[in-house]
Order: sequence, then structure tokens, then C-alpha cells
Amino acid sequence: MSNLRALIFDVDGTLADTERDGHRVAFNQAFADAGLAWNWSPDLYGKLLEVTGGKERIQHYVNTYEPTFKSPAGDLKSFVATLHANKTEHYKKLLKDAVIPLRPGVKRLLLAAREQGLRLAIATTTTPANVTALLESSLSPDSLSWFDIIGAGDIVPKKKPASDIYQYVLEQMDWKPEECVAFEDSGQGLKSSLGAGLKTVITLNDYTRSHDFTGAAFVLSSFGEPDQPFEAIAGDVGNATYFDLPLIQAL
Ligand code: XBP
Ligand code: MG
Repeated sequence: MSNLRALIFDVDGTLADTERDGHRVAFNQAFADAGLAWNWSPDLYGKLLEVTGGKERIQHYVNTYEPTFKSPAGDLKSFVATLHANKTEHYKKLLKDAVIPLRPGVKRLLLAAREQGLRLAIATTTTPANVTALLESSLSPDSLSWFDIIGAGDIVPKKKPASDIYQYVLEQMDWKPEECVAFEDSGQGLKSSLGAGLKTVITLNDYTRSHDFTGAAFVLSSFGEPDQPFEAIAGDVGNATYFDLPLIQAL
């Protein structure tokens, strides 16, 4: 890729393992505040992750596991929206109280890209405030400014696996898909990025290990570090033991 211009990152599961000990916990705290006896275990949460977006996930949970549930106030859609707004508050507080570290190699890769003058972007289904909270607590207080654009949450009508959020980022920045690479951790994310015509690198995690990653340029256990080698599940990484910009350029 001699014309490489920008790297576009998913957030949850890619930059940091935020789902099990971050989002899931915040959902449960919001349920408890609302007096609901719902509690999402790590296993159940793995199943619920099939549906991207927190509001959509709660709605899916109600439809599937609590079909007789009646909203105590207003219609279900607005009840879910209120519940979800409180979940976001819990998530932000959680990240303030205990930092969720970035995954191996993430900071190294971002710094290398900046040094080489590559542009950075975010394409995620999560709420914008969650992205700010994670970047400021886990990367650096000024790190929002490292990214030219943060495409997040309800800014597009359809969340991943639809390709809307990647298309939004490309359109806003006037970037061509062949000038960019996407970084994802899940099958839904991959579908979204491939749908926008982007070469995609996958770093999988415990929740996404069994997803279908057909079409990914690389499938890796993580980006790895010089002293913490990655495992390459798919894609020709040559002699590399950690992910770095030359591997992208070789694509
Ligand atoms: C992952 C998600 C998100 C979070 C919750 O997003 O599906 O919905 O679990 O976020 P991605 P909200 O991998 O695209 O970063 O509750 O703020 O919707
Ligand atoms: Mg993800």
C-alpha cells in the first residue's frame, strides 16, 4: 500500500477490552439503579454482543429474555433510552475510577502512525462520550486531538454490521477506501469495514475468537509488542513477531 493515508480504528475490543469489565458492569449498574432484577453474566453478555449498540442490545435482551416486561414509565423505547443514558454515566465513572488498559501494541502503533504523518480516525458503534472517556483515561489527556474524526454511536442510522459508520468517516474526510486500513475485533465490525471497501486487520479477543473473519487481511491474537509476540492466525506476517506499519505497507 504505497498510497496509505489513514488508519481507522474500532474502539470496544480493539483499542481496549472494554466489554466484560466495562460496558457489561455499567449496564448492570444501570439496571440495579432502575430497580430491575436483570443481571448480565459474562457468558450471557457474550451472546448479547451479537447486537451492536447499547440501546439496541437492551431492546434485544427484553425481546428475547424478558418478553412480558412492561415499561414502568412511558413507552419501552424512551425507558430504554433513559436506562442507557444512566449506563453511559456509570461507564464514564468506571473508567475514571479504574483505567482499562489499551491492548498490547495499540499505543505503539498510534504513535508510529503519527510520527509517519498518517491520519487517524475512529469508527465505532459506542456512544461518543465513551470514546472520550477511554482515550483520555487510557491513552493520554490530549489524545482526542490525535484523531481527525471520531465516527461514533447514533451519528449514522444503521450501526455495524452495516457499513454506514465507515462510509461516514470516509465521506467526511474525503478519503478513498483504498487509502485506508481498518482495525477491528469482531465479525460484525469486519462486515462493516469490508462493506465500505476497506482492507481490515483483526485483533481478536475472548468474545470474538469464534467469529467468521473471512476477508480480513490479517487475523492476529493482538498487535503484540517487541517483548510480547503476537500469534498470527491468518495472513502472511513473514518473520514479524509484532504488528507494525511495514506490515500494512506490504498489503
Ligand atoms: C461495541 C458495541 C458497543 C458497546 C456499548 O462497539 O457494541 O455498543 O458495547 O456501547 P465497537 P453503547 O466495537 O463498534 O466499538 O452502550 O454506548 O452503545
Ligand atoms: Mg469492537
